[in-house]
Amino acid sequence: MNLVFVGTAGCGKSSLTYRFGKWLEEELAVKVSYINLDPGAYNPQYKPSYDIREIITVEELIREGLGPNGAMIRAAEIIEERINEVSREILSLQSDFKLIDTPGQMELFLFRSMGPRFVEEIGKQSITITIYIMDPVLASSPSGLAVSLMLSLITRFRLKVPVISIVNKSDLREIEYMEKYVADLDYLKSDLVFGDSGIMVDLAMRYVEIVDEFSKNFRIVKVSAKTGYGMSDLYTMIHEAICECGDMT
Ligand SMILES: Nc1nc2c(ncn2[C@@H]2O[C@H](COP(=O)(O)OP(=O)(O)OP(=O)(O)O)[C@@H](O)[C@H]2O)c(=O)[nH]1
Ligand SMILES: [Mg+2]
Repeated sequence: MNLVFVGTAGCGKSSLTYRFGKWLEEELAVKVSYINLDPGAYNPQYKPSYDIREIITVEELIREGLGPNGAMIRAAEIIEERINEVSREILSLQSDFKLIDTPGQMELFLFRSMGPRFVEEIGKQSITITIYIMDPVLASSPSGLAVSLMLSLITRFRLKVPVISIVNKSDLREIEYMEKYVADLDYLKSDLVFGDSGIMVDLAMRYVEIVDEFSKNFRIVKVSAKTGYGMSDLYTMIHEAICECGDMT
């Protein structure tokens, strides 16, 4: 099974890849491969079984004269050109779970062809699920939460595999604000349009209706890569997602 960790910069993709992998190894005694797909990664906690930095690093492109953003984009292009080879190598790793850590700038993975093509390739061979990680530091305001939920929908549209939405950093206080809005969408609605008028209010109302419809099928699970909280809930969610795909293996 392939688990692809996606989320905004700094939400905890690498930390969770490591923490959940350790949990799987220790609790379920399964074999885990840790895959680093971030060419800009600096010293992840896990020891990668496959590391995209063997193909290209952002650092070397900067040394060649590109700026940090230009280097990230060039790195994504180089990976895109070799995506079939990258997918093949990853699929050849012998393990029960492949945990895939993606680039910090999620737009590089999602909005360019790198992410969709990679997920399509690996999805042909084995069950692939995306774990979309929300960051309570960003999602504790009404508009921040609205954007985070929308990004999870966009992730589903772009990658076309089941998406599990989770909130990392649940050890932080910001989680309380986020939970309040998720539990009471009317409260979210009123705060979202506070100070706005006209078309913005209409759009916000329609947006909350979409989120409401969308979130009926989703239970947002809280985890913490820092403390290890919620790892078994995450595993249960993954299991449920597999059953919904119709595959119980
Ligand atoms: N409090 C808290 N901090 C966390 C948690 N998970 C990650 N962090 C911190 O958040 C920061 C970013 O963590 P990373 O795991 O590097 O996040 P990332 O999404 O891989 O980051 P990029 O790849 O750079 O986008 C680090 O300082 C982590 O220590 C958590 O559960 N709780
Ligand atoms: Mg990372």
